[in-house]
Order: sequence, then C-alpha cells, then structure tokens
Amino acid sequence: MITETHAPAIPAAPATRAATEDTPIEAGLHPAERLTRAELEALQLERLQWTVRHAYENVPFYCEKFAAAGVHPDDIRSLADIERLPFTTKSDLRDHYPFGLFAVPMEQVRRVHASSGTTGRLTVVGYTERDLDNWADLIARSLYAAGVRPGWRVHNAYGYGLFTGGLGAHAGIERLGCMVIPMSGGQTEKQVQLIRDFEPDAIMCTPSYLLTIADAFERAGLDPRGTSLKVAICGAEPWTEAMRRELEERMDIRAVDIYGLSEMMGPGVGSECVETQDGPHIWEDHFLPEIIDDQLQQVSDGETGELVFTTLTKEAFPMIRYRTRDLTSLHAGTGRPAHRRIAKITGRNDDMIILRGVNLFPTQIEEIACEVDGLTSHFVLELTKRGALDHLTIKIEADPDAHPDGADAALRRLQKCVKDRIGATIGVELAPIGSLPRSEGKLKRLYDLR
Ligand code: DLL
Repeated sequence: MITETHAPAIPAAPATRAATEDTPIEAGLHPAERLTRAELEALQLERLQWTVRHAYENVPFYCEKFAAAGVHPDDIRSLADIERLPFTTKSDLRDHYPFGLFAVPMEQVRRVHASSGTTGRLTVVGYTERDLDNWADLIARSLYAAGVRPGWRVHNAYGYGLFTGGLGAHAGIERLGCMVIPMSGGQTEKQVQLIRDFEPDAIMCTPSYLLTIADAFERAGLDPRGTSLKVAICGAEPWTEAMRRELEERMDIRAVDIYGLSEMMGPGVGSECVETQDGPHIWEDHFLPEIIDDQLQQVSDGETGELVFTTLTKEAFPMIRYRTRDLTSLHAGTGRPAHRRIAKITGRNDDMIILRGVNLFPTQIEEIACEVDGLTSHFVLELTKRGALDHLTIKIEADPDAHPDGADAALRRLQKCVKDRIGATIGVELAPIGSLPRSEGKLKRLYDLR
C-alpha cells in the first residue's frame, strides 16, 4: 500500500533574493541552490520524514529493521534523529535481488540499472518517472556548476547500458538544453575522430579514460590541446589533484569532479563548481550525507570517515543510511553555500592496502607517479605474498619522450618518494611502453595475486 508517493516539493526561492542576486551565474541556479542553510535543513527534515515513512510502509525489509532497532517513523522529529535509524549495506541489496527493496508497484518503475561490483551478485536499482526527472535535473545542475551552458555540445563517453553513467548523464545533458553526442565508452579511435569532427565543448568520462583519449590524440600525431573541448566532467572512480593537473595541462581544459553511486541514483549526487574546483557539492535537497567512524558513530564536519547517505526524494528505491564505503570528509559549501562539499575521495575502505602495518590507497601512488619526471601515470599495483609477508609492486610505464637511460633513476625516485611520504617499502618495475591495460571506463589499478 502506498500512502504518499511524492516527496514534498521544493519551496520557490523568495522573489527578493532572485531579483537582487541575478548575476549571470545566479540566473541559472536552481531554486534549491539559492536556499539558506536553515531553509535547506527544513526541507531536508520534511523530506527525511517522508522517506522514512515511505520506506517503512512499502518495503518489508525496512519495516523489520526499524522494528528490530526499536524505531518508528514518528520518532524522526529532527535531522539529528537520523542516528536512531539502522544502516543499509551493499549486502542488503544483494540479499533482496532483484527487486526486493523497491518501494512502489513494478508498474510504476520506468527503468532499472545494475552494477556487478567486484564480487557476487548484481545489485539492482530502480526509478519512477519522477525519479528520472529529478535525476535529469541534478545532472543539469551539475553540468551548469561545471560551467556548461545551454547550446553547448557534450560528448558523453560514460558507458551506456546497465551502468548508470551513460544514460544518467545523457538525460541531464538534454535537460540543460545541450546537444548530446551519445558515444559511450570504448572505440577510442572513433572518440578521437568524433571529437575532431563534431567539435564538442565538453566531455564526460572517467578521468582514466580521458587520459586514454589524450594518449590516442598523441598517437595519431594530433595535439590534444588543440581540440574544441573546454571542460571535462570526470568521475566514477577516485582521482587525485595531480591527475587533474595532468589532464588540464595535456588537454588545455578545466577538469571538474562529479560524484555519484548507483544506490543513490548514479552520477550527479554531487558535483564540483568550476569557479572553485574544491570538491563536489552534495545536492543536499535530494541526499542527506553523514560521515561515520570505525565505531559507526557520526563525526563532525571536517573529519574523515565513511560517507553514508539517505535519499530524500527517491520513490522507487529509497535508501536509508546507506554505507558507501567511500572515505572522505564534509565541508561547508562554497560555490553553492548551503550545500556541503565532500573532499576528494581518497579511496574506498575496501581498496585500502595494509602493508606491514601501513595503510595505503592506490590514489596515493597515483599522486606520486604523476609527479615523478620520466614516468607516466600508466601503472598497476600487484599484491603478492613473500613468505608470510605481503609485498606490493608497482609496474609503471616510462615516459616515451624521456631519455631511456633515465628510467631506472626515475623508478628509484618513485620508490623513495613512496617510502618518504607513505612510509611503505614497495617494489618497482618498468613495464614496456603501451603494455599495461588502458582504461575504457573505471580503471582497475590493484591486482591481488596473493
Ligand atoms: O560510478 C556513478 C557515476 C557515473 C559517478 C559517472 C560519476 C560519473 P557506481 O558504478 O555505483 O556509480 O560506482 C560508485 O564509484 O561509491 C565511488 O567509490 C566511485 N566514485 C564515483 N564517483 C567518484 C568520484 C557510478 N567523483 C562508486 N570520485 C562510488 C571518486 C567516485 N570516486
């Protein structure tokens, strides 16, 4: 039985503020981006109360979990009361495969997406018409924040299909009033050709795939700085400031970070403003973020921990306190002041490597690899066992333009830098140029061979 299908609407922004702050950027802001923090929090509470009741009344899993935790939707009287609710994890999605966590009758579901993850069953998510509408709005808002404007051409190289990247971005590009080039991932030579022939203003793809595309331009004897592209909207995998600098420099573009996950919606849960490039603003009118520590307790803004989200408007697939496994911290908004930002994601707590007591993430190696002269950012990490101990080896390609004799010295600099900055002793090996797998979407860096 469904009592109220729709989440409470966004109140219109007060007319006086819109009239006095109508700078060109302000003019394109969504009303929810003009709210004060207090107005936003009032909206969040109203929507949280709706979501909790919607999940409780329509998904037996939530009803049972709330009962076991001794909490009822009536207990949610303030945003702080969210801590009374139980967490949801990826295994809950797998256990209810395929549609067990859907909160509306299947006739109201207009689309599903799914992700395979690294292990086990697919996890499936669903959307009503209104969910899809909200999603398109959020991508349009994200693109606008990235500096994309109506009338632009946007080359979409996120994968189409069950992955949320391609189709999710697609609808939002059209929603903003842009022309979409629905290229999807792969066929790199063709990507190069279409970027030359169709002259897009913006590109959407993973940061590692953008690097593959830049390489392909160079291989074809073309200058990647000479394209029509002005901005890249990159996400779907962790990437570093060093990688951002490399992409911006090599392609003469601005690279902006877009964050999201299927369980919340897909791309566009948060996005960075091109003016500040200081971490994605979470669109807090649709998603309520929290950061928790190892003991699963909320920590304050500024402190690092695991990111947890509750959907605020999702009809088909509400998620209560979903543990993302992504490690980051929350910070006050800048470009969109009422909406908090997340710091660049260092990694997921399931891809942390513990090497003789030292914790490290593939992104920390990326940061260093990008900085060492004579090497490229094409590398993989191999984890092996030597006797009882774990051993990590980085296999990395040398810069083809650097002097071949310098490669060994560059490798030693890399090894020393990892030791000095991270405190870990790792093995280093040169891989023949062009031998390592190139990204066509999400790049796999770590190979566990233990
Ligand atoms: O990757 C959705 C997406 C598509 C986001 C396109 C951005 C652009 P999933 O396949 O469910 O969804 O993977 C979600 O990818 O929990 C993070 O670990 C990682 N991730 C996504 N965006 C970023 C980002 C899509 N900007 C998982 N920075 C998330 C770091 C990211 N990690």
